[in-house]
Amino acid sequence: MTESRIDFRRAKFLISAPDIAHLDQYLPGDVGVEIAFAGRSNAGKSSALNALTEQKSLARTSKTPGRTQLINVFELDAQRRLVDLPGYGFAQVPLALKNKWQQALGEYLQKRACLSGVVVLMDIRHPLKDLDMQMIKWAVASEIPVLALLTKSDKLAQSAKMKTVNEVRLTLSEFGDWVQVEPFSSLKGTGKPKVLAILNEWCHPQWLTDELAAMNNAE
Ligand SMILES: Nc1nc2c(ncn2[C@@H]2O[C@H](COP(=O)(O)OP(=O)(O)O)[C@@H](O)[C@H]2O)c(=O)[nH]1
Ligand SMILES: [Mg+2]
Repeated sequence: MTESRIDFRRAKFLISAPDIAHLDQYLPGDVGVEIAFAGRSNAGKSSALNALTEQKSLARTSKTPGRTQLINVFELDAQRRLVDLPGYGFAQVPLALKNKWQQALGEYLQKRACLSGVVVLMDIRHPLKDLDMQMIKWAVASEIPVLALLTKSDKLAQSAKMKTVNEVRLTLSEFGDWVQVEPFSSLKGTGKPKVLAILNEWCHPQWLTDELAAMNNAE
């Protein structure tokens, strides 16, 4: 079967949830496919979403990070969504709130059956902080593939960039094929074709093919 390529430029805003603890009340049903974007505040998540969808302000970019806990959901088509999770690890958030939210984030990763991949964005100059590792571990424990995206790669010279990419690949090799590592620059477009190819693959999991076939048979 030939699988259609998803046009990420067609992403459009679907819904916001006020905070992750209530995410399941706001999300559409747990069907189809979801791809989540996660990362520390200021990792370059909004910029990456805008670059990947070729929309200047799909996800807002900010110079004052961590202010919003909003979770934005974007629709690619009737079956597929992108979920922009709030940035974690922002220093000014009180510890109790931070813990609550990490728990909710962990639950989302563990319970959401339609989640077919998680992009963990990390500034290439500060990769693999504790919470990044936590996210990656949670996702892999739930058998969700991870793309560790090393953002702002334009900030490093080629040799330093490849050194970091190789080091991160080595560290994450314990997860085998579950985790891929790629450099990315929203500014220069570096890594974009590779990322889009991975997202496209995640948009076509076997369960969706089965779901759609079952729907067609029922008609
Ligand atoms: N040089 C460079 N700066 C970037 C890149 N991506 C994001 N930034 C900057 O990093 C800051 C945080 O970006 P933003 O997308 O708002 O991060 P978020 O908090 O993870 O959503 C902003 O000042 C961006 O302009 C990139 O690829 N290259
Ligand atoms: Mg943002």
